[in-house]
Formats: sequence, C-alpha cells, structure tokens
Amino acid sequence: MLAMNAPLDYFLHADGSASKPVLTLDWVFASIVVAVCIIVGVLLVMALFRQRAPETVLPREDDGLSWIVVGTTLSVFALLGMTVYMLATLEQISKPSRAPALTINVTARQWWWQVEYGADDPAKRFSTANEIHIPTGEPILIVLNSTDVIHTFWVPRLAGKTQAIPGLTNRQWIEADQPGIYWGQCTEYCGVQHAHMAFKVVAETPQDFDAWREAQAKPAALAEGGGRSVFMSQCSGCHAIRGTTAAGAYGPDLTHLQSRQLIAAGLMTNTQDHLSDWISRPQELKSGARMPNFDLPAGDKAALLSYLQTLR
Ligand code: HEC
Ligand SMILES: [Cu+2]
Repeated sequence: MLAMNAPLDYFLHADGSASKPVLTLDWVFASIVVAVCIIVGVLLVMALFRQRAPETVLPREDDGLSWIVVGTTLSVFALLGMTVYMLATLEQISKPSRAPALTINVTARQWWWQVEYGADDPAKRFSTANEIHIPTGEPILIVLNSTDVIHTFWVPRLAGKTQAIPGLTNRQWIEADQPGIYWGQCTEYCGVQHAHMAFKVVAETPQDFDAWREAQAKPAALAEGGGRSVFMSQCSGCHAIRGTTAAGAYGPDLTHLQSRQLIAAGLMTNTQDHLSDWISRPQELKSGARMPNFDLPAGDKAALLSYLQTLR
C-alpha cells in the first residue's frame, strides 16, 4: 500500500541546469576519492610485502623524505583543485541564468508540504499539497519556510538540498529540461513520520502547466448533499475548500483533492478505498500525523466520501 515508489537510482540523475553541475562534481569527487584509496591500498600492500635483507640497518634520517614531499605536494594540489572546483560549481548553481519565470511558496510542515501559487489577482491564488507543478525549460524559484521544525527540501534530479527553517526564508531554484515526475523527499529528520514526507514535482509543457494552473485556481464545483455538511462539521476546522465556508489552514487544501495522485505526502495512492481508510485511521497509517481518527456513522462516511469525489 505504500505509494512511495521512486526509482532507487533517483539521485543518480540530473535533469536540469540547477542539478547537472552538481552531479558532474559528484562523479569527479567520487573518482578522485576512489583513486586515492586505490593508490594508498597498493602502496600499503607493496610496503607490507617488500622484502628487506635481515642485516639491513635502520633507514638513514633523510631516507623516504622525498616521498613525503611528493605525497604532501600532490595532496595539497589535489585538495586545492577540488576546493576551487567546488566553489566554482556552487557559484554556477547559486543563481539561474535568467530571472525565474515563476515563484512558488513551499511550507514544510509535520509531515507534509504546503504549496502555494501566488498571483496579482487574489482569485487566481491557490494552495495545494505535496505536488508541485512547474513548466519545463524555465527556472522556478522555490521560497521555503517551515511552521514547526527544520525540514529539508530535496528533489535530487532537479537541485541540491535546501533547509526549511522556522522563522527564516530560504530560496532554491529548480529547473526541469523535460516533462516528467521528479521525486522529492524531506531529508532532515523532522520527527517520526519524516520518511513519509515525500512530494512530487510534476514538470509539464508550458501549455499543460497553464491549463493545470487555471483549473487549480477555480473554486470547487458546487455539490449539495449530506457529505458536504459532514465535511463542514467535522473537517473544515483544518481543511479549506475554496468556494465553500471551509477555510481551515492546518491541513492540506482539499479544493482539488482528486487532481492529486497521492495522499498524505506520498503515503498512499489517492483511491476511494485509501481515502476511506485514511479518514478512519490516520493514526495507524501514519502514526503521529496531525489528523485524528474519525469514527463516523456509516451513512455519514459514505456521504462524505462521495462529496470528496466531487473535489476535482
Ligand atoms: C485536526 C486537524 C484535522 C482535521 C479535523 C481533519 N484533518 Fe485531514 N489532515 C490534517 C493534516 C495535518 C493532514 C496532513 C497529514 C499528513 O500528510 O501528515 C491531513 C490530511 C488529509 C487528507 C490527505 C490530503 C493530501 O492531499 O494529502 C485528506 C483527504 C483529509 N485529511 C481528509 C480529512 C477529512 C475528510 C476530515 C474530516 C472527516 C479531516 N481530514 C479532518 C488535519 C486534519
Ligand atoms: Cu520533514
């Protein structure tokens, strides 16, 4: 039932200009480190097996000094070179080549990601969760905050790690060359459900992105029926549904819940059964999550579930 199925090698690829220089740096550094280990190993084995005539006297004082000089010089140059290369890479990825086309506010929370898209027109602003859509081929600015503890935002294929710290705003830019789904994960231990704090970056063509954005900005379709009033009485304190009076900001915005493929930050796929299970026992599925178990009468539960299905 776990929906986190990021490919295992997801951190060994780079798909945008914020991550490519870092991946090259990784491989260069890894090669140097492995080469040094091999050289040291070979020298050690050679020294261990070197035969010395039994009558040999202890080495003279200057014996071996030239090797020390060679070794030290090589190390100094290698380390210096690596430092310069690393600083150059950091500089290269510190800023995108042109101003970001879009700014997305991401707030890390125990244990999910709130994702907000701003707009000059208040009617076009919206909030979603755990799924960040971006257009391809454009640098995107992620403005990071946290409401509780320190988390770390990491989409390995698109950029390096950036901390989300309460009371501090950090910035990270990302860019995807090709449409695709790029897995992200909180990479700073932030409590028991740290491992279940995943998210997805969905990169799509600018046209697809605009269509998505337009659909998300719309309020929820009007739905009457019992389910809506169950939602208003039980859930609206924590969850917002734009177009209704539900304006809770403690949990994910559910206006377009059905447009998301996963729920509870990558824990489960978004199916009717999983939603039903999630509402009944979040404390068993994601123990410690900030949503209580709901033991609703069967009729209310069924009505609530069909109401949730209307949130497309
Ligand atoms: C005390 C606040 C609170 C109440 C009340 C509450 N929730 Fe939640 N809900 C949360 C939080 C916090 C999360 C995020 C949990 C996580 O992923 O760690 C959440 C997650 C969810 C999700 C998954 C959304 C997503 O995109 O991942 C659904 C669906 C949901 N709640 C439905 C409901 C329903 C239906 C009710 C009413 C029966 C309800 N919630 C009541 C706090 C609450
Ligand atoms: Cu976290």
